[in-house]
Formats: sequence, structure tokens, C-alpha cells
Amino acid sequence: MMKVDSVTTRPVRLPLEKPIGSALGPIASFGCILVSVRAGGLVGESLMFTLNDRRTAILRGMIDALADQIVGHDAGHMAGFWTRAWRDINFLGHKGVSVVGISAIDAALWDLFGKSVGQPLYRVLGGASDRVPTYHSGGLWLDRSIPELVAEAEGFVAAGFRAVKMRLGAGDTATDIARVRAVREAIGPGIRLMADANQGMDEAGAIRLGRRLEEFDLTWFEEPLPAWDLDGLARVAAALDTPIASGETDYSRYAFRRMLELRSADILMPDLQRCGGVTEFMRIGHLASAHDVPIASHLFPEQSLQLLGALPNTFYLEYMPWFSRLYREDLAFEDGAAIVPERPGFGFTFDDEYVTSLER
Ligand code: SMN
Ligand code: MG
Repeated sequence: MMKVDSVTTRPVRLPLEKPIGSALGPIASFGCILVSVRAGGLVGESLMFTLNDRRTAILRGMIDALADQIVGHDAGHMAGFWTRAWRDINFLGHKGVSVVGISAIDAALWDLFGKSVGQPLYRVLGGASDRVPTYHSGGLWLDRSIPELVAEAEGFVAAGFRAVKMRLGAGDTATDIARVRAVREAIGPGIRLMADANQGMDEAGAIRLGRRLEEFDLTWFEEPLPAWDLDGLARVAAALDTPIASGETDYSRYAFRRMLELRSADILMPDLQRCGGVTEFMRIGHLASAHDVPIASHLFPEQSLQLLGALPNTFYLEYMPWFSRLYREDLAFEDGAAIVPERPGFGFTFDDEYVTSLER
């Protein structure tokens, strides 16, 4: 039995070369917390972040404060940690920062476990495939002009991607439609196109826009409504032929169970930092599979890739290059799919030299 010796956190500020516009507001940087869990001479790593480095100290404080739920305990009892920590956060709440704290430690424990058995997590978790279809999400932002959208989309396709995601909420409906039309015409009918409204619409507006977007054959229409309106989202999903994708802003299997019961979304998108870590991501994935609902990951491609490689109902990996520079290893792609690394754990380790240069 390997006992956890320590949980440590390192804050890092990661600037974006070029600020981006989204319906969540402008994004110019990230405040990252790098988590290391140590046991038996091994280190497990995970990463959590905030947009624009706002209130990152609260995230870090939550992770540090949950360390007492694992230090001195069996490093291989991830579900044991999860249950203890879930009980411990009851008074603070089962959504938000408290769940991010659980996610951070849970993910680092899984990485450590993979390293301790010398296996990549997708094999530890059951192994479905070593290739995961991937869409490029690192562009097509709201602040881009139509010519810029077209150039970016063509660049992603030229780089080998067969699916790309753009953002909605550029202003009025006509503008959104013109932007989708321009991207669809640029990439042609054979490339998949996703569109993300980042919760910026109301129910009537989402149905109206969704109907007018049906002709562009979107693979999905993502987060049209505020994340708390699961009933409204179910009505949008029922009204449209285009599949609805949602879930990046929700916490734990209980929230995803509700989405499945209401049929709020056709595709579920758990986010490794919000959903509750690897333990909960896999529970959500299997729960969705019992409803024949597919899973697409949200952010964290280096880590989510291993989990999607283990699920039978995987749909797409979101490729977002934001944090890739923090790792020594690079993601590899082939025929529009990410190759699941055979390296142990997540298969990605922090590049200490680069990380130290960003420390604050
Ligand atoms: C997104 C996530 C995080 C910041 C901005 C936009 C977006 C996505 O919702 O799905 O990538
Ligand atoms: Mg999104």
C-alpha cells in the first residue's frame, strides 16, 4: 500500500499571444494551478485554471484545503478520496470551486496510479481505442472578422483537422448566420462544423437561430442557454434537428443525471476540472452510455484523451492548444484523430523549466 505523502500547488500565469473574444467575455490570460501529488517516490500531476487569472488564489486555497482528505491515505483509493471529500464539502456546496478542488486531487491521483502500474490511463480504465476523433477549437472566436474566420478555418483543415468549432453571439442573428455560412462555404460539406453560443441566448432566440442554422449541417449547437436552465435547454433540444451539446459548466454525475433525465442535450461534454476529475468523468461517461448518449470532452485535451480512449461512447476530443506549452510531450494527430499516448498515467508531464519561467 502506497500512502500519499503530500499535495502541492504551484500558481502560474499564462498569457495568450492574442486576446480572444467569446460570449463569456474577452480572454487575455489564464491563471493556472499546477497540482502535484506525491506517493512512493512518484508524482501525479494535474492542472486547474481560471480565465484572465481572476480569483486564482481561491482555487488554489480550495485544493490545498482538501489535501487533508488524502495525505496519509491509500494513494490508489481514488473513489475513497472522492467520497470522503464529497462529504467534507457538503456545507460549502456540491458545485463550483469545492468540486474543482476534488477534481484537481482526483486527476493527480489517477495520473500517479497510472505511473505506479506503468500503464496509460486509457488501458487502466478499460481501453476502447488508441485513436480519438478531434475537432480544432483554438480559433474562430467572436472578435475575428469574416475574412479572418475563413482563413483560420482553412488553416485548420490544411493542418489535417476534419472538424472545427466556431463561436456564436457576434451580435444579431443575421451576423451569426453570415459567419456560419462563410465558415461552412470555406471548409465545404465534408468537414464537420460545431458552433458554441457560450450560454449567451434565451430559449426563443436559441430556437429561432437554431432553425435558421439547420441548413449548415452543424454537428452540434453548444450551450445555447445559461447553464442553470436545463428545462429550457430540453425544449430547445426537442425543437431542433441539430444536436445540442452541453455540460462544460456543470458539476458531478448528479447534474449529468438530471440532463439525461430531461434530455437536455444530445451530446454531453464533461469538463475535467468541473465535473469532478477522472473518477466522475468516467462515471458520467458510463451513465451516458446507458442512455446511448455520446461524450465529447471539454478542454484539457492532454488529459481527456486518455479518458475518451477508454469510453465506448466517445464522440469527439476538443483540441484547445492553450496549455500545451506547459508539457514536455506534444499531442500527436493522424487522419483527424488524436493518438492516445502509450506513456504511463496521462502521458504528459510538466516542463519544469518553462513552468518556472511563468511562476509568479
Ligand atoms: C470555451 C471554454 C473556455 C473559455 C472560452 C470558451 C468554450 C469551449 O465554451 O467549449 O471551448
Ligand atoms: Mg463551450
